[in-house]
Amino acid sequence: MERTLVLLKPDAVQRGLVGQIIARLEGRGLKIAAMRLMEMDEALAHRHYEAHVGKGFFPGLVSFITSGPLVAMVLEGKDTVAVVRATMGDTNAAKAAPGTIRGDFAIDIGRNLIHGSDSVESAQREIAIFFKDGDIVSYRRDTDPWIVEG
Ligand code: IDP
Ligand code: MG
Repeated sequence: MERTLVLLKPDAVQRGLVGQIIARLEGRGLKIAAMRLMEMDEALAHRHYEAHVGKGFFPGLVSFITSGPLVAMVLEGKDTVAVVRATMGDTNAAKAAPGTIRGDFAIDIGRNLIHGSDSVESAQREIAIFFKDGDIVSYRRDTDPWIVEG
C-alpha cells in the first residue's frame, strides 16, 4: 500500500471545508493513517516547499500557508499518490475540472485548498517533515476487501 501526504490548507480550515474535503478522500476508499491540526512556521514552509524557493509566487505561498491552522494527513491505499492528485484537480483551480476538489470549491491558484505529494519519493520526504513514525497508524478495515481486490 502506498502513502501520501495531504495538507488541507488554511483556506480550507477558514472556509469550513475540512469535512467535505476529507469526505471525498475517504469516499474514494483511502484510509487515514495519521492526522493533525497544526500551524506551519516559515522554516517548515521552506522545508516543505523547498522545490519552489526563489520562484515569484514563493513569498505569497509562504505567507498563505503560515497564515492559520491547517490539517496534515497521511493517506494510505492503492495508488494513493495518483488517486489523491486526480481527486484534487489542477493546481490552477480556475482550470480544475468540475468534480475535483479544486474544481468544485476553488477558483484561484493561490487559494487552492489542498496539497498532495506529487510522487512516492516526495511523499516519503514530506511525510517525514510532518509526522514521526509512531504517529502513523497501521490498521485493517473490514471494508478494505470491498475497496481493493486481492
Ligand atoms: P501542486 O500543489 O498542485 O503540487 P505546485 O506546482 O507544487 O502545485 O505548487 C505548490 C503550490 O504553490 C500550489 O498548490 C499553489 O498553492 C502555489 N502556487 C503554484 N504556482 C503558483 C502561482 O503561479 N501563483 C500562486 N501560487 C502558486
Ligand atoms: Mg506540488
